[in-house]
Amino acid sequence: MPFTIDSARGIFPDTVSADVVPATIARFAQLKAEDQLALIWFAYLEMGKSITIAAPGAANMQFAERTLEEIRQMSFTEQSQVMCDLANRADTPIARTYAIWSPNIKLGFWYRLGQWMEEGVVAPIPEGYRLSANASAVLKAIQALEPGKQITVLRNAVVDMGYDPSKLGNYTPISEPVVPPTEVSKRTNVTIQGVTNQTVLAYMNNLNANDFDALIELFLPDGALQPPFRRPIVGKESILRFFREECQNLRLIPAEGVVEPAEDGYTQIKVTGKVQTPWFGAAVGMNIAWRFLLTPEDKIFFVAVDLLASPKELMDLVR
Ligand code: 45D
Repeated sequence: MPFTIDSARGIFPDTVSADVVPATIARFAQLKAEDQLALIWFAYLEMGKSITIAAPGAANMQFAERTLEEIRQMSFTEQSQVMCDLANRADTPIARTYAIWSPNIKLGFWYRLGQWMEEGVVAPIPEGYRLSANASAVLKAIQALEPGKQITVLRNAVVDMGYDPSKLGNYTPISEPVVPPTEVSKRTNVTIQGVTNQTVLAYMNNLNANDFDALIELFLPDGALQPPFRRPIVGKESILRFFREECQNLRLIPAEGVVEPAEDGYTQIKVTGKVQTPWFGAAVGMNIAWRFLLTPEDKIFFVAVDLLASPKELMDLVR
């Protein structure tokens, strides 16, 4: 085999991803818990003026319900402590429960807490809370980002909270129920300027239809998928789990691409376009590149999904 997963990661090396996202998260992680919570609160209020977040469905909330109820019954002091414990990644029962939830359950949990904070049911950020100078600088940096990057920073901040799951030993992750794939008659088909490769088109169409069983068959058994700012997920079983746990109801809107021969009959294909999440719908489009490396049989050996540094990157398809 001419490629390894590691060498495949380097295809289309001119693709510039939004490094500002991990850089901002690293700065955020240095702040003390109170500052983190207040900062997200201010960022969230600010964003809420222009974009609304869709309420998570009841099915997605069921696993967080008991913990939320427990928190609702607490005093303001206890509630603030729970939120600080989550930000501090402390070893508490709630921070352990939180640790094994899928990203969407974590987001739904905070969505509800945010509502309750607004309603006065859960301890608000103290009136007149003053962010430290560092926290103010991080907030400014977040406010200056495009919406697609802002929501990625917020998501990463939420995903990183709670007890460190790598310290838990064996556990069963909790994720929302898998929705049935879209009925065949109701599916949409993408068109990509410059790309007619059937594997790439089927990848987009199956992901848009939540048809993960068909989607995974496009991959080589030891193929890999690299989500934005993450290590590659290797092997069909792990990738399928990732699709079910984190990729429901995405909307992929690829626009254009280039197809190039690679070593030993492989093909490399770069596609750029937009992706929308169910949380923000059409209100937030993320600028995305997909970098595919296909075997001579057109199976996916590797695909990287990158959040692009700027809209200008959407056009960077030159050979
Ligand atoms: O701490 O082809 C309060 C893959 C204050 C799959 C709060 C993909 C206190 C393959 C406000 C209460 C997945 C890789 C907190 C494609 C506090 C593939 C609450 C890409 C935390 C294309 C904050 C998919 C809240 C992509 C409620 C790129 C914040 C998906 C809520 C990207 C934030 C999805 C939300 C993203 C953020 C979703 C809902 C970035 C959602 C972000």
